[in-house]
Amino acid sequence: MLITKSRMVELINNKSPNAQCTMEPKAKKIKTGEGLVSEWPKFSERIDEKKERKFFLDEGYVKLSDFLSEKEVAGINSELDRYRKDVVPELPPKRAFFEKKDDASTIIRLERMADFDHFFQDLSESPAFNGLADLLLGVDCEPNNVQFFSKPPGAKDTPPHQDGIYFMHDKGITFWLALDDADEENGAMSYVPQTYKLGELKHKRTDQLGFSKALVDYTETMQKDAVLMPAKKGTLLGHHPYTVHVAGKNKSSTRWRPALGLTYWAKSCRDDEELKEKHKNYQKKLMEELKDAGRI
Ligand SMILES: O=C(O)CCC(=O)C(=O)O
Ligand SMILES: [Fe+2]
Repeated sequence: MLITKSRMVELINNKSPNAQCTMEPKAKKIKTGEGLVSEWPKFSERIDEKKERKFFLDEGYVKLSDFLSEKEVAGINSELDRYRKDVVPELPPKRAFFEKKDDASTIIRLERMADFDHFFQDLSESPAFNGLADLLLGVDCEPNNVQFFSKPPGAKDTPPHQDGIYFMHDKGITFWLALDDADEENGAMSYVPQTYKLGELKHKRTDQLGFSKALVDYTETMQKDAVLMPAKKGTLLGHHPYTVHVAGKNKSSTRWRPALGLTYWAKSCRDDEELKEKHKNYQKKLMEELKDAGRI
């Protein structure tokens, strides 16, 4: 789906972090191999809710193997191909990051995909995902962001961090959906169990595109405790904003490591004007720095 440049500017400039797409809902008609995402089976039919909530409360993360079927993942991957072909060329710089500047084949990150495309908005609202954050966090949540995280062959590691440093709060959750198999070779994620109980830890700036913050002190204990999360295609990982996580570099020369990030925030964040202002200022500063450094 193509949207005009002026519409894009409008979306970027005028919308809050929780902006919703307001285009005509054409893509709601798009069927994946498994039908409309708005009619996909609810998460409660896919997992043992009680067991996963308990695990999340203990450890600060979940690993839900076989969460989506092969066909469901294939449906998302084909929509992602369309997005890359039709939407990415029109995106403003801060919504697409490439490992090699201006080389679209080296995408490492797509941002706020639900703001530009109804399929990804529908996906974040699909009963397969929407509501799972509420279950794990115990508060009413809503979709916040849909992102594409990719590691092309040879791509750098993801520095140890907590998402809460980007969120600027802890009332949310990040889900990470493996769109292909991820393992030690191509840069799977690792979680450090129970670190969410430590609260917000100190971070420093990095010069890494897409990951501008890293833990100041990724302690030896954390490194020893970190658990690798090999994830077969269709596996859904989820982590608390204060769970320390890291991903290795992609050591393969042929395999990519594509994943979709879906974040959900407590509905209470919507009315938090101070939070919105802080996000606006941070984004502005970051973009200026990236532009000055010639990275975007
Ligand atoms: O995909 C990655 O390498 C890291 C993703 C991440 O930091 C996240 O999902 O919070
Ligand atoms: Fe993260």
